[in-house]
Amino acid sequence: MASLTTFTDEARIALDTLSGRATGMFSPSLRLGVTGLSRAGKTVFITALVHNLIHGGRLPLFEAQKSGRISRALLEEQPDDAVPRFQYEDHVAALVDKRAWPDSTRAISELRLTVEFESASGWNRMFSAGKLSIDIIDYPGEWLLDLPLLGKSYADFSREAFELARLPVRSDLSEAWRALSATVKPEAAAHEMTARGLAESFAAYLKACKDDERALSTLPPGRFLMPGDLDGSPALTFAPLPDLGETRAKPGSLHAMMERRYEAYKTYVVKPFFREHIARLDRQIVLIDALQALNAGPGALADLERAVTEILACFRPGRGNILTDLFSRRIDRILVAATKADHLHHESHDRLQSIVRRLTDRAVARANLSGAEVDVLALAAVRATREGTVKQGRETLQVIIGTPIEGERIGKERFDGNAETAIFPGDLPEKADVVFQDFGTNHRQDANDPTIRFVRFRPPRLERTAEGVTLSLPHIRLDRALQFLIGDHLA
Ligand SMILES: Nc1nc2c(ncn2[C@@H]2O[C@H](COP(=O)(O)OP(=O)(O)OP(=O)(O)O)[C@@H](O)[C@H]2O)c(=O)[nH]1
Ligand SMILES: [Mg+2]
Repeated sequence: MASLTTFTDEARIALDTLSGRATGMFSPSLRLGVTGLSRAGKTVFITALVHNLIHGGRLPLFEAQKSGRISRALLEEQPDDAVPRFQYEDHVAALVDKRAWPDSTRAISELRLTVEFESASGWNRMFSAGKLSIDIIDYPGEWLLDLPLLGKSYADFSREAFELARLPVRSDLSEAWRALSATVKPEAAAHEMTARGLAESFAAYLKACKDDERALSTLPPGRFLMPGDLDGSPALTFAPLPDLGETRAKPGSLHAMMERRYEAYKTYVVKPFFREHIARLDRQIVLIDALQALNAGPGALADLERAVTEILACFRPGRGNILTDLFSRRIDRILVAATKADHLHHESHDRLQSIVRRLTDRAVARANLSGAEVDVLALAAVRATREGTVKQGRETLQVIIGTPIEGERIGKERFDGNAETAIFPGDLPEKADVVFQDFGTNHRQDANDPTIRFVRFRPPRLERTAEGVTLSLPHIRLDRALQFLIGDHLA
């Protein structure tokens, strides 16, 4: 029965994809996935990207814009009626009018941006409509971390969950759950309250990891943190069990119950998400908050690398991904971008990029990713700071200047949300290797001596022209991101 469902679904997707291709001949479209773990900067990135295209922002490295071939960019109705719309107008209002960062968004959303352009080649000009619709899909990276579960049995999942929980960075946070797990016998008769107790304790541990100042990346199952309407359903009431080895679950046992629920989670949560959203993407950007991980130390960085590896593995064609090989319009370009580079002086931007490159190269190798072109960038979707110098004795320090958010502190000073300040953010090391060195122990960066001094700034005040028109949002390297992600479709 299960395989029949899958077959019908696959056939339907194949049809959708084919008809999508056919209509695509008249109005070409490109599906761009934007993901990253929570707070990575997805909403700000999409808002800034759209705002800059609609308002003809300064994008010198985005060729179509620079050469004046884009005649117009506008928002149109999105193709999927069942997916919430990305609330672009609200986010712009927050950024531009209130100079506040947009609210956190906890689910999937979509926006269609249509670009009218003139092709660069005379030949193409004759045949192409000169119109490209970009469907931007914003979705939580946490949900992607679930996709590797499709290739894992319940026993694999359990073993890995305990391995990760015992790592020095997590062992204290997972202690209560591991202790509780040690008191149950997998082969004992299934009992709802035991299952619930374990699931709640496991979820509490996952939540603690997320809230922890060590900036740990999330572990699956993603819906344990963002359950939505599935809260309390059996598909979310399971947990890994210890020391299962190769033993088969005895019918009626706790082991069998947990295994069945784990499989239900895959069938009813993970697969539909993958099928309806991920399998249809053409391009993907993965945003990461590398600065936060850098400040938290090598443990957090290793953790981020693990998350990026798992995320990239989802885009690997074929093997392990039941659908991608057959029917998707396979993703051919992936950009891994470290956001919030405006917290650093520009001299450190390339260093940040090298660190991300190194992390990504290893992740690509481990994820065995092939077939997609992967690039790496350090960017700021919205640049909240400008640069300056400050003399301190004989030294001249390179500083960044911005308006810290109300309540932010540096030392004893507390900011009111209006005053500007200059801070010396510190430099990233010249050699990327240094930051990856693991000290083997539960190494924690000294809170008083972080790699980068980090203050949250308000979004910038936008310049207005003499006619009172607000100019577009300032950024760092957003144009490079655009060139890589969509430039070739506007050639
Ligand atoms: N200075 C600066 N801060 C940024 C930038 N992008 C994001 N931020 C900060 O990061 C926070 C999170 O950004 P969002 O775009 O909301 O992140 P998200 O990935 O959509 O987060 P969720 O919706 O909660 O998953 C913002 O509130 C800002 O404080 C940037 O380009 N520059
Ligand atoms: Mg968001």
